[in-house]
Amino acid sequence: MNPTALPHRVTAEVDAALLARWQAGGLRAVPLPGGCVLLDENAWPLAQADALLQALLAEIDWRTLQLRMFGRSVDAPRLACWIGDADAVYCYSRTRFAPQPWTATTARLREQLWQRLGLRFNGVLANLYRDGRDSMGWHSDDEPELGPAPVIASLSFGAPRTFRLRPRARGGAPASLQLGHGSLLLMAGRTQALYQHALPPRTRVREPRVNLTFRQVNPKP
Ligand SMILES: O=C(O)CCC(=O)C(=O)O
Repeated sequence: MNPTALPHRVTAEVDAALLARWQAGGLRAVPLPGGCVLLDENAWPLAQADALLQALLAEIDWRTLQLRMFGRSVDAPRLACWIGDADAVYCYSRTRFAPQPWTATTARLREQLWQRLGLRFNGVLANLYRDGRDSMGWHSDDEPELGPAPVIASLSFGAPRTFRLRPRARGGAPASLQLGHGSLLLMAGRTQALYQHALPPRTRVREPRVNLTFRQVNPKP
């Protein structure tokens, strides 16, 4: 199917044609009340995933970000880089990030996602977890520039890590997913409105992991 024939963005409820396409393409739905999360554990074959990991480690301008916590600035427990189209300025953790240019590999992956998912992303947050001591705390990807129902494609290469989800409201059940080397996770619909997610530390993990979350950022007028 020609990707240009499909809408680029999904509104509050997930577009039925897109959902059918994702599931026909091998993404399986993760049971999560009210949310829309799909996972393909083997989206990239092993040899390709190995090559992608090496390319991403080498190409990306990895930096330590400063986070604002309790009124002071602290180093984020991972390295990161915001990459995207020139107008895809993104604000998170109370900091404004102008995009770095697409690298050869992130640009190629963006094209592959367009072909596979029918979604055109204009930015990607790259995170490098140097080993199991690096982590990501609880949060939702719900910044206003991502719109009311963000669609996020999360690609993982390197050490398998546990990805956790928990409801923002009291009483719901949490979920845990294993995100392995070459996996593709998709979060859409009301997932960010209803759930937070985190990547907890795993001190026994010695290998690095790269995670890419492709996003559609609405440029500020
Ligand atoms: O590394 C991961 O799988 C999670 C990344 C994440 O939560 C984010 O980029 O917002």
